[in-house]
Amino acid sequence: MKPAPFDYVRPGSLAEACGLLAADEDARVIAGGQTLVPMLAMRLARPTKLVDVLRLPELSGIREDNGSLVIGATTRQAMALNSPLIRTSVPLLALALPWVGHPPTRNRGTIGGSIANADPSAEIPLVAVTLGAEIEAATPDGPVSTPADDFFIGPMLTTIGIGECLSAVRFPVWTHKRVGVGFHEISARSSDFAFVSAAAQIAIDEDGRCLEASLGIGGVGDRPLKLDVSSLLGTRLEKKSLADAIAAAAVDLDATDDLHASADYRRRVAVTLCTRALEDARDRANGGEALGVAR
Ligand SMILES: Cc1cc2nc3c(=O)[nH]c(=O)nc-3n(C[C@@H](O)[C@H](O)[C@H](O)COP(=O)(O)OP(=O)(O)OC[C@H]3O[C@@H](n4cnc5c(N)ncnc54)[C@H](O)[C@@H]3O)c2cc1C
Repeated sequence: MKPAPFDYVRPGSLAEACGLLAADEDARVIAGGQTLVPMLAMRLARPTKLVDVLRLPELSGIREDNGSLVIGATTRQAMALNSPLIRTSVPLLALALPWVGHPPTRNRGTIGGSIANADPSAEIPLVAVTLGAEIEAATPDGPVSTPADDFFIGPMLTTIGIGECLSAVRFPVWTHKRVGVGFHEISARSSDFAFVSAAAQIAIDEDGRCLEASLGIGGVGDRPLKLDVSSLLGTRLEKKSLADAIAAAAVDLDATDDLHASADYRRRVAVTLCTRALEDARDRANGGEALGVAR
């Protein structure tokens, strides 16, 4: 199929982009086009105007800022995957990125486009929620910053409103000496969206006791979910502590039932993947593998 007719504009600044978006509620941002272009072709989206933000210099790049790593919205997923700064400062994102589509889609697809698209199975939103990232946006009233947990409100639904453009994502950088990460997902084929995914980051002290633990799951609910695993703090992350923490955190999981998988299957797989992700994170923090033991 061919898209319905639309205008195409390439603004020269972020302010101009927001002005164009504010002036027409049916205008849409286009970034990498990896999701939006197929939607246009299938006429699942019929915007009046595409506002192409890909070349705006304000939106690109990766930088350290005040204990955070800030990734510009239009930074390509492939560039992020090859970034030594991301590998050392946000190793969970580095571990998850190879699961996002495949090389051609990562060459075009952007970090911000994946977050704005808010697919409940997408890996980048899951990492953002798991780590408590802040999503930054330019709005007609000035810049706003929203915790990832509040930003995703449903399948393909975020707090981004008319006239607004996602500008960056700010990841907290863990400064502990021993940090480890784990990521697992199950999908029908390599590069497909996950039925279920799990992401974990753990920091331990010299005795192997847990100082900080974050666990998130994707594909199970209508948005990525962060699970409360605070009961792990102070433990040596033994098999039983992990099993108890995951069971307690997963008890109220409201899983989605659809053509691809039943809610019961998703709940059971989530527990298995959470266990694997936490075990990998623990083992890497203990020095089993380099990724995530950067300091
Ligand atoms: C074959 C294939 C396999 C894929 N597999 C996966 C996968 O396994 N996991 C995964 O996570 N993704 C997957 N994707 C999607 C991924 O490739 C996209 O990159 C991503 O979903 C959207 O990023 P984009 O930059 O291409 O955004 P676009 O397609 O340009 O835009 C997507 C949506 O986000 C909005 N948007 C984009 N940027 C902004 C912004 N700065 N501010 C406000 N709104 C914005 C657009 O208006 C649109 O609604 C796959 C895609 C394909 C084609």
